[in-house]
Order: sequence, then structure tokens, then C-alpha cells
Amino acid sequence: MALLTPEDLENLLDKLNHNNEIIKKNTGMDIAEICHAIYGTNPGNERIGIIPITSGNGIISNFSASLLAITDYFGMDGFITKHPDITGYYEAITGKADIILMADDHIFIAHNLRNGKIATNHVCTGVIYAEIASRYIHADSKEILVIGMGKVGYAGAEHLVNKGFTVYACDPDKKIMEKAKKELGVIPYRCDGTRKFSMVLEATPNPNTISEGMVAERCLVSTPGIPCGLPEEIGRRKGVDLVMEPLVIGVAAMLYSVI
Ligand code: NAI
Ligand code: PYL
Ligand code: MG
Repeated sequence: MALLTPEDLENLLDKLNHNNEIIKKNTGMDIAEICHAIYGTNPGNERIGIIPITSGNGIISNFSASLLAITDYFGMDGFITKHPDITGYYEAITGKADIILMADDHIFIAHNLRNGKIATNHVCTGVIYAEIASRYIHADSKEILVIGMGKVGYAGAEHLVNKGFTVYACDPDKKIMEKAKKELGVIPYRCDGTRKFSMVLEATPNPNTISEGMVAERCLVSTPGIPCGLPEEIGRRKGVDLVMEPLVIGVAAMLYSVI
């Protein structure tokens, strides 16, 4: 799994505010309003226990601090446990956490200890970036392209199919595409440049996955992918509206989904 680096998380709130402006301009709603629209919840002052986890590649130096900044941003009562792992988990419980946030190299969860709800970062990230793309006010149809049908992209495609969008998808992994065709009814997209899209969800760990032929006159690219799949030159020349952020938007969806 592609792991965040401390550099990805630098200037996190600046990146968040920049993306929130783009989202507001292109959907008429901000991140909090979109999270509310998806999950029907509003954050109160829930106590959020953030537990550093040392397994695998270990602690990412500013990951827990980034999560604390996110809980603060949404007005919740976050704290980072002094100890990692099991001792940290015990500290969070005795510290009266309502919701636990913790991540190893494979899964990042939010677990609400009061109502039992649990959310994963990859599903919530897929859902919210798909929702952002689907609300593009300049969309020319209900056709949307999903590039990358892995843990994040598949969840996003499923959300879009459930919302009644016509979902085109591409992924070099044949097994994944077979599953997506069978279970979601997505239409395999061939990069032949004939069909253009005004809404694109990109969820791959690779650059340059978006080509000029895919992009309609007005186009919103909504991507959690790191690095960004939209080449800068194409984005500039075609005036693409781009929503791309390394962590906050997905975590916001996690928190709203377990309240
Ligand atoms: P994954 O590895 O499960 O899925 C990626 C998929 O992209 C794979 O199925 C792969 O075959 C496909 N792919 C690779 N190159 C492609 C191309 N050129 N065209 C089409 N498909 C291509 O990864 P996952 O967990 O779904 O994450 C996707 C990306 O999102 C990663 O870069 C990850 O770091 C990032 N991410 C970002 C978050 C955020 O909040 N910004 C949150 C979670 C993940
Ligand atoms: C949630 C991110 C988005 C993309 N990849 C995911 C990732 O980097 N996961 C690993 C997170 C490890 C955190 C580490 C710590 O500092 O607690 N165990
Ligand atoms: Mg994000």
C-alpha cells in the first residue's frame, strides 16, 4: 500500500483551505456540507483518541499531529495518546475517548466506541471524492470516469453507481475490472480519446494517468491519488478544476460517517 510521507503532510491546512475553495466554487458546498449530505451527521465535541501505531513501517512523524489538527478543524475534542499501540489504546479508553483513530500500513480506521460504528479511510475517501466529482455544477452529463479501481476507486465507483451515474472505469488489473463489471456494472473505458468526461475520479498511486483525450471542455478532476494523476500542463491548458488533497478530506468523511 502506498504510504504517506511527512512531506505529503506539510502545510496540510493550507492545502485543505485551498481545496475547500475549489470545492465550494464547483459544487456550491464546502467539505463539511458534503459530508453532512452523505452521512446526515454533524460533529459535536466528540472526544477523539488518536493512537500512534508502530507496526510495519512504523510511525509517520506528523501523521498523528495531522489527525489532531483535523479533529480541531471540525471542532471535536481530539487528543494523541502518550504511548503507541496497546498501551495507547488503553490510554484512549481510560481517557474517555468516544471515537478512536488509528492506522497501520494496511488499514486506517475510525471506531465509535459509543454506537459501534466503524469506518475505513479507503472506503470513506473513495466515497467523498466520488461525491465531490458527482456534484460538479458544470457537468455535461451523468457520465463519470473512474481511473483506478483499487480499494479507494472501487468504493467511489460503487457510490456513484448507487447514485445513478453512468460509470466508466479503467484499471490495468484485469481481475479487478472483471469484478467491477460483474458487481457494479461499470463500463470499461478504453483510452482511445473518443469519449470525453466532465467528471473524473482518479485513485491511483501513479502520475500521468489522465490524458488530454479524456478531458471535456469543462472538467473536474477529483483525486486522492498521490502523486497527482493529472499532468500539470494538461490541467493548465484545459483549465481543469482540480480537487487533490493528501489526508483531511478522507478523514473528515471517516469522522462524519461514525458519528
Ligand atoms: P490500490 O493499490 O488499492 O489501488 C490502486 C489501483 O490503481 C490499482 O488497482 C492499480 O491497478 C490501479 N492503477 C495503477 N495505475 C493505473 C493507471 N495508469 N490507470 C488506471 N488504473 C491504474 O490503492 P488505494 O488504496 O486505492 O489508493 C489509491 C491512491 O490513493 C494511493 O496513491 C493512495 O496513497 C491514495 N490515498 C490517498 C488518500 C487521501 O486522503 N488523499 C487516502 C487513501 C489513499
Ligand atoms: C491513510 C493514508 C492515505 C494513503 N495511504 C495511507 C497511509 O499512509 N497509511 C499508513 C499510515 C501509518 C500511520 C502510522 C502512525 O503514525 O501511526 N502507523
Ligand atoms: Mg483526502
